[in-house]
Amino acid sequence: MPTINGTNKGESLNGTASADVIDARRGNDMLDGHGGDDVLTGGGGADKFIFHFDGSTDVITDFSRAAGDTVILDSGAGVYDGIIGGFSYLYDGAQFSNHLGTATFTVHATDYDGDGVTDTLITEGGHEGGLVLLGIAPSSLTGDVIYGG
Ligand SMILES: [Ca+2]
Ligand SMILES: [Ca+2]
Repeated sequence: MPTINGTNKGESLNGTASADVIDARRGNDMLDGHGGDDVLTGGGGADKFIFHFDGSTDVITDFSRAAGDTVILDSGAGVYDGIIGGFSYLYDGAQFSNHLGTATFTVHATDYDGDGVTDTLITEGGHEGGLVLLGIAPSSLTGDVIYGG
């Protein structure tokens, strides 16, 4: 599995169509694993994690709302319009839709890696796979960290 390492400056890091490990390190980075089951680590800074619902499952290892990290969900609508607002916090079973109403996302509380700590899994009705935020319970996420369409 290729590993893509960033530098200590902010940059845009793109994975391949297969499984990648991306470690962005310091700086405000944008990470896009593209296809395959990718493992994404933002490192320091306010990082943007882009996830495409393409049947794959990506894992974010170090999501931090306090650091200003955000998630961009791409359902294929081609519009990033800030799909959710009004959630003061997320919860297991929470659902929201994109602006066009063509995708419905569901939040799951799960222990994805079996370490006894609750993780968040976000799925979309029309696709297999999803996005995992390791070590982050849905209740510690607000609507303002998730964008997409
Ligand atoms: Ca970073
Ligand atoms: Ca990839």
